[in-house]
Amino acid sequence: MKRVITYGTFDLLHYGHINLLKRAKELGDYLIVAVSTNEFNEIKGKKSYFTYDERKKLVEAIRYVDLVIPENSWDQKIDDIREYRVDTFVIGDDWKGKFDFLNDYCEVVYLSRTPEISTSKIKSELGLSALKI
Ligand code: C2G
Repeated sequence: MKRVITYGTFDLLHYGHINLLKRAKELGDYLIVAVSTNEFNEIKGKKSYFTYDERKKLVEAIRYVDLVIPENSWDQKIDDIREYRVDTFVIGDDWKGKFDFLNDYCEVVYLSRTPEISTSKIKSELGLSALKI
């Protein structure tokens, strides 16, 4: 069984996220998604509209996803790869090069982002940014 892991906030879940998760699952048989906690989002400088529990439920409902775990820090990836016996780490190419150090522990794959959609674009077009949501 080939095990794949990816990480992210996945706020205001949209088809760009789904495109990523679909292709991530195609790289193996079992997909683990580490969803950033509210506290880690603060560290990332992101304020998510949905709480961790809400985002976890949404991601768990996606047919490509087999397990959701919390992402609490930048430093947990190596432990996760070991603990979950991960074969492949995958993430969008907006992170290209940033996680090459994981090559010592598993395959590292950067997938192209879906260009025209983003959570911040949704927020600004709905005028949510002005409401500081
Ligand atoms: N993504 C994508 N296309 C988009 C938007 C997002 O492919 N239009 C991908 C991102 O590249 C990422 C995943 O969807 O792989 C989740 O995106 P975010 O929720 O923005 O996650 P991010 O803030 O990049 O968190 O430790 C890693 C971080 O937690 C990644």
